[in-house]
Amino acid sequence: MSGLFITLEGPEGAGKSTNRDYLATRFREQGIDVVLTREPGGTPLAERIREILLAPSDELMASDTELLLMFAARAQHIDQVIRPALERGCVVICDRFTDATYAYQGGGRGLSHQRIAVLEDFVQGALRPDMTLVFDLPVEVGLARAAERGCLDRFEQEGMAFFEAVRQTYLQRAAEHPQRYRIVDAAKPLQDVQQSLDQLLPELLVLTRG
Ligand code: Z5A
Repeated sequence: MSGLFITLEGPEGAGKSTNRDYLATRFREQGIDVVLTREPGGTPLAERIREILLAPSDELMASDTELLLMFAARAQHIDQVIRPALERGCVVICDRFTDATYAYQGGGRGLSHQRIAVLEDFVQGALRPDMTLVFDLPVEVGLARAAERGCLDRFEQEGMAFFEAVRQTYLQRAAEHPQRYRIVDAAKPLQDVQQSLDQLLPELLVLTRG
């Protein structure tokens, strides 16, 4: 596949969606075709699974159900959007991907990373992001930003310990595989965050042309 697969990760309110659009604009200025997408979701069917995953419900969702729904949505998304776009040579910028599964279902819910890895291989084959930007910030700062939006989804109703485990899982994975991850200090003002992205851009453009 000739395209470039970039994923944006981080805890709640880190600014992934905001900066996804900014990054796309910077690539398009260079005449590069960009596909912007997100998980869970990215296709009509996967977006329906997203609704099930995010809706607060009286019935407790078992952690394994949550895990399998994440990968069901991902299988559809890869088949319908990600692989075809990469085969066309596009830059795919995806707001969350399998690192979120390790962080939320692994770190947050306590599911074993080995079990997640089995599903990752099954659903993705050899497909992995070429570069992952982790937007990192203290949990309380991100939650305060998310809270400004009003009603909380099923994940946002979790407690501090859950989100701290999510954050630490991201940081641990980034430390273990420094070649694939770049940490962006997302607690800074938006202008400074975007300046950090501008500094990363030359490296990303080299990968695009590589
Ligand atoms: N999930 C999972 O459990 N397992 C998986 O495998 C996957 C996902 C793929 C949905 O994701 C949920 O699914 C998510 C994890 C779980 N859990 N939750 N909650 P989502 O991406 O849709 O939800 P999210 O991460 O919570 O999105 P978010 O809260 O919108 O965060 P964001 O996209 O990183 O932030 P944003 O929307 O760009 O910005 C939030 C606000 O902060 C907004 O008002 C901005 O204007 C403001 N902002 C952004 N940057 C700044 C700076 N630098 N300073 C000040 N204010 C800022």
